[in-house]
Amino acid sequence: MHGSATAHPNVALVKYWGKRRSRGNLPAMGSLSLTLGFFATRTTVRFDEAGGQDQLTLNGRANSRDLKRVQDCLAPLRSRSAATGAAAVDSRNDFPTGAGLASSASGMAALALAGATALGLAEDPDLVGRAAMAGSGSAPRSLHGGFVLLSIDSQGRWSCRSLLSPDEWPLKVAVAITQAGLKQTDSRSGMELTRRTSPFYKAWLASQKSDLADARAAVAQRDFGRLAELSEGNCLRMHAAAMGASPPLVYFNGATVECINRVRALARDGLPVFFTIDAGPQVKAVCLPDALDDVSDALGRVPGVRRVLSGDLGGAARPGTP
Ligand code: 2P0
Repeated sequence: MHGSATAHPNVALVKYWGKRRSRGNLPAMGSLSLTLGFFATRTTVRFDEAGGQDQLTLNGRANSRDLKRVQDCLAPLRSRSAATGAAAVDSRNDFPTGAGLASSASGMAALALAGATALGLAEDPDLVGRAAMAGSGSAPRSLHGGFVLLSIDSQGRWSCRSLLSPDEWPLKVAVAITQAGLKQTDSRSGMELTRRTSPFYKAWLASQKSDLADARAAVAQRDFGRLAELSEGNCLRMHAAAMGASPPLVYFNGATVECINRVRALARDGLPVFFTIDAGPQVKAVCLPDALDDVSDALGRVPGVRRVLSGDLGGAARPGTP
């Protein structure tokens, strides 16, 4: 039994940073993201009923470090299927892995869909979503395309759906790579440290509800200026909460800060662009289509920026690995 799937990473404009206590992998807050069509994870899962051990190959290399996360993701699928045997997972990213570019989101979304396809369960989107969530709190967003909302109520019931397709508001994204290689503190440990030790965590959590409601309204109205203001504020509040942790978490390097300044200068000059930054030093600039060349050129000239990758918003995860 085997199945394969392709999923894109996503970048959150209203971010998830902190889990619900004692609720498995459930985020403590909703989030809103853009699916990035110019990066992809392609994953194949084979279940061998003869037995043996689960195995993960990531970007062509055997990987035991992320095997537990893979098993967590497959668990909801396995509990629905009679005998699955050992899983052999082969996953490839066409973009830097573990560097704050949401490879865990696209990775767990592709794995959930590939595993469900292998087991004949792909027609159950709720189950695929639960498998993605068990792997990574940002992964259900990568099952959907365009502008994606993940909402969670006070009881911990969650749902995830696309608000607008890429065609309905075709924003562009430029990613400034300021550092290659793995980030220092992975998101899971970083958000847990923030929740446990940062005096700013409660304030961060308290601001999420209105940010999410306001960002939804801005997306519905295609109000770029409002979405820019909300996204930059939400991003910097997440990092402020992380910087308040003990020991402090600083995901920025010098070039990250210079990119922030450059994007703000471009916006002051009238270019429709804003920045957002996840748990790593890379900077994502979101802009209207006509601004993309100027934004990419300007970021490419910031000292310390190694390269700029850019493109369109992407669609939903899909079976197959074209
Ligand atoms: C986000 N991040 O909303 C935020 C912003 C990073 C910064 O979701 O522990 O890899 O697997 O649920 O999903 C990264 O966290 O963490 C993330 P787990 P995940 O995109």
